[in-house]
This record gives sequence, C-alpha cells and structure tokens, in this order.
Amino acid sequence: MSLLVGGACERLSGSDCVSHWRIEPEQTGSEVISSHSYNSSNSSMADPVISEMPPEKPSVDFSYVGIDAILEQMRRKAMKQGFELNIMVVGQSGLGKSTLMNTLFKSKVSRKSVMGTAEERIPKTIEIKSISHDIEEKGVRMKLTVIDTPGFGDQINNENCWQPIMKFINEQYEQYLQEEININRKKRIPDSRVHCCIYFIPPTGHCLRPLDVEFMRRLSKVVNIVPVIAKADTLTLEERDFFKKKIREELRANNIDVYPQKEFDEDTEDRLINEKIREMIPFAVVGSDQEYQVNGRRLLGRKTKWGTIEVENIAHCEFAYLRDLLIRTHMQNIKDITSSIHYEMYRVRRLNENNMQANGLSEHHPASHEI
Ligand SMILES: Nc1nc2c(ncn2[C@@H]2O[C@H](COP(=O)(O)OP(=O)(O)OP(=O)(O)O)[C@@H](O)[C@H]2O)c(=O)[nH]1
Ligand SMILES: [Mg+2]
Repeated sequence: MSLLVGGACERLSGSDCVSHWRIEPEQTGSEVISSHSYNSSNSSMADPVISEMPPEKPSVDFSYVGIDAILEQMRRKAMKQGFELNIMVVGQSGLGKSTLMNTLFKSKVSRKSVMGTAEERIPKTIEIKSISHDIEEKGVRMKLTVIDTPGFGDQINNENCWQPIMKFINEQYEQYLQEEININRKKRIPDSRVHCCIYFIPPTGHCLRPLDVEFMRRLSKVVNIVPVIAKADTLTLEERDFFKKKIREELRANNIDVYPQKEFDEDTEDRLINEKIREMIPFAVVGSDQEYQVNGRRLLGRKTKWGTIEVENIAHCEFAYLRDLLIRTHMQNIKDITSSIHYEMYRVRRLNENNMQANGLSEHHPASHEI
C-alpha cells in the first residue's frame, strides 16, 4: 500500500493522493491487493486509472488532520486555570519600587511608602512581604504576587543584607519541592517561587556600589534578575547612556548574568531578540501612578514645571521596554527558566543532599544553598 501511495504521490499532490485512494475500493474491492498489483506488475497502468478520475472537488481538504486544534484546547485550559506570576522588588527605600509595580499593572498593586518617624521608616531587618492580587484582562486571569523587601540596603552596615532574600527564595523552592515529592501530591502545586527579581539601582550616574555587585552576583545564580535604573528622570540623557554602559561593563567584569541569560537562548531567533535586550540593559525607568491629560490623551506620567514625563513614551524613558519584557514578550520564558533552570538546580542539590544524609555523610541546612 505504501508503495502505491509513494508512486502516486510522485505525480499528484497530497490531496490528489487521498482522492485516488477513495476511487480504488470501487474498482478492486480491496485497497491492499489493488495497490500491490499496480506496482508489482506495471506502474504505467496507474496512468489510465488516474486519467479516469472524476473532476476534483476542491472544497474539502481530506489531508487535514486537525493537529493545530491543540492550540485552542491549550488556550481554553490556560484561560480556565489562569496564570501565576511572582515578582520580587529589591532596592533601597524610596527608589520607586511600589510606584513601578503600580505603573506596570496600572492598578494599586503595591503599597506606597508611608512616611513615619525615622525609626519606623527604616526597619531594622529586611522584612519580606508578599501581596497577591487577582488581575483580569480580556478574560485572562492572573494571580500576581508582588514580593517587597523593605529595608534592603538601608542600614549603615549592609554586609550580608542579601542573605534574607536568598533564604526567602530558597524557602519557596523548598516548599515546591516538598509538595512535588509528596506521595499524595496536589494536581496543581501552588507556585510561590520567585519568577523574577527587579533590582533597583539608585540613579547615581557613577557606577555600581559594592552592595549592588554583591547582591546581583549571588542572586543571579538562583533567580532571574532584571536590573533597572530607578528614577531615571533625575539623569540627563548623556548621564543615562554613560551609566547604562558603565553598569553593563561592571556586570560583565563581575560575571553577573542577568535575565535574559545568554546561555539559555534556545535558538538563533531567540539569540537575536535577546541580544538586543542585553544591549539595552539596565532599563532606565520612570514610574508613576498618576494620570494626566496630554494632547487629548490620558496617560501615566510625572508632571514637572517644564512638562510631563510620559512613562510609556520610549522617547522619555525605557519603562515600555521593561513592561514588554516582563509581560508582553518574555513572561512565559521567565517562568520557564525559573522552573527548568533555577528550581531544577535547587532540586538536584537538595536530592543529592538527601542521599548523602541517608548515607550519614551530611546534614541539611536551609542556608547552605547560598552560592
Ligand atoms: N522622580 C521620580 N520619583 C519617583 C519615581 N518613582 C517613584 N517616585 C517617587 O518616589 C517616592 C517613593 O516612591 P515609592 O514607590 O514609595 O518607593 P519605594 O521604593 O517603594 O519605597 P519603600 O517602600 O520605602 O521601600 C514617591 O514620592 C514617588 O512618587 C520616578 O521614577 N521618578
Ligand atoms: Mg514601597
């Protein structure tokens, strides 16, 4: 049978092959026998049969199987389940972390800093707070969790202030791992793993501080880091360009691989797109949750005496690039890398450790997953 299909297809298109098969049974009573007799005796016999075929009915494509319908099934399932995204914001107090989260999701997703006494404003330790929000747009539901880290870098001695953040990230991996290795595991494991950490660099215009280098060097091994220059409206365009270039050089010099990491590009197309992003990092952003009317349009901006800075206008700042990366183009990839690279590394380490413990070779310390 396959011989016939091959032979017939050399002369006919895919749909012709199918219509040919539909004629056969009427002539011989058996598809298989007829096909063998065709090819084993004289292949030229096929021609008269083909020429006797009735005219084609082009309306139905019989070669269509319907594999592409899986996309619609996946879409419906994803719509029903909704999406989860966990974003952590790290940076000194007052750099605009909460404002930027509100700008990104155009709603009050993050609390703004509340002015209190000096002591209240600067917490003694880094207290990590997660706030979840259910967002819906065009029928797509998303559970967005913003993890705030107030107090980071606010002390006189900021040595090791990355530690509580590293601990928090590892604890989320541990929770996921415990759920995963449970005998009666849930159909859908709640995902509290940090998918992305936006690191706010103060707009000094000079260079990275040792604290910035230390934090990104350590944390980039366990989570996707997206560095941004906070409050970029405080820098001139020249200062901004110089600062961006300087930061890129310093990241390279310190072997800090921020998102999107070069080694995880999947193909040439990926590499080309990500290379452009890597050339722009860190994004110089401006945040605002105030709407203004500019040339008849309502937009988010910061009003100054000399004009309004439009946060989504790429001529004004790079907020739109950050938004596109985090939400519109790379959200799924950010989650995939969290799961298949960062979490996977944690899982392998922990399971190896378990084996060693079972053999009496070591003990488990949660903080031991610091790199
Ligand atoms: N110039 C300028 N000001 C900003 C920007 N983003 C936020 N601000 C202002 O900076 C102040 C602090 O902003 P927040 O968003 O509360 O800063 P935060 O980093 O969340 O502060 P903490 O919660 O204390 O850590 C507010 O007055 C904001 O309006 C920005 O891009 N440019
Ligand atoms: Mg805040």
